[in-house]
Amino acid sequence: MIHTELCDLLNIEYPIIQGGMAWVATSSLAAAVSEAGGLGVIGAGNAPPEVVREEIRKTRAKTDKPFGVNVYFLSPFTEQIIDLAVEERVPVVSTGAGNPGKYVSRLKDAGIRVLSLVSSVNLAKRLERSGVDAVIAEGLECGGHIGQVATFPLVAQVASAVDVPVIAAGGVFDGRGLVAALSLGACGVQMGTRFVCASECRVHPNYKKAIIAAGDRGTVVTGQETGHPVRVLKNNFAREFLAAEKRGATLEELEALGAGKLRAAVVDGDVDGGSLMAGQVAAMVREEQTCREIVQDVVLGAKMTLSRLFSLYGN
Ligand code: TUI
Repeated sequence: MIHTELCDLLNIEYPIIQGGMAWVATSSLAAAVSEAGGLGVIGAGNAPPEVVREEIRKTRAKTDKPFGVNVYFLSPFTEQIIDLAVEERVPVVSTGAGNPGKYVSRLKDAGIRVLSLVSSVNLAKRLERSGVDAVIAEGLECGGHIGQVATFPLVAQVASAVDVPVIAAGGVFDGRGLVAALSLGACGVQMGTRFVCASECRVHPNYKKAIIAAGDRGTVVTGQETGHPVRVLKNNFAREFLAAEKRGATLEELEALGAGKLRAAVVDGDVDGGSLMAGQVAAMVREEQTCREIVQDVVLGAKMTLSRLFSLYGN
């Protein structure tokens, strides 16, 4: 058993959270991760509340275990998704791309656990003050929108700076990553990219194949210049975006270039022209596996890693 305070906080078996990826993390993935003993999370992204409500209901039809909804704070529906989470009494809300401060007490009064994504020590401290139950420290190895600090230094510093539980995200693929995260002071991990390739994840098969084919330098960060860095798999879209940035395209032009490209990758399987968001661990994903296989591999791998480490000690 790899049991930490995160398991007690969220009432889950293993300290493994699935990233709430927009377009990717639907009820079928979330329910499968929760059934496997982790925390499955529905990614609300920019979806309207009626779509998210349907996903919550479908998740509940598939599992009695706790699950979460990720609220994306740049969505035009943020307020309504918060209302929905309270109304539906979802067990956990994770928040990203903004400060959930003014909603925290409402969510907590409704008995909802609040986990907030952070990419800096300062933000972690601010969100702790606003009362969140835990922070997810997201290093720049993650896929999608990322911060400027890598997982090792970020998690270690956030764990020293706050008293709430810290969850590590970015660069975590297996039991070695889980043990590394625990060593840095985290009490669990969030994984996204590996779960994109789960059998229960309903993204287009081309997206999964592209992740499986990626090598160690298979991802690139767009938007470094504009202050909106996004990690994606290298493809035509990434090359065009980088070229546009280099020639000094305006933010509006870049936004237009990126519009609808995540959907194109996830739904249509456009692996040339779509935005294939993925973390650096894409290189480690070698096959499609069920969520149960993924969670068990992480847990068993962590046990093996720990016994290897214990055998070093005292010899
Ligand atoms: O949100 C992410 N990663 C993402 S979002 C995304 S793409 C997308 N596209 C369409 C719809 C929805 C999503 C791909 N990847 N990570 C969470 C995260 N949030 N990391 C850091 C933060 C963050 C940033 C600023 C949290 C709070 C914050 O607050 C600013 C402030 O000072 O209040």
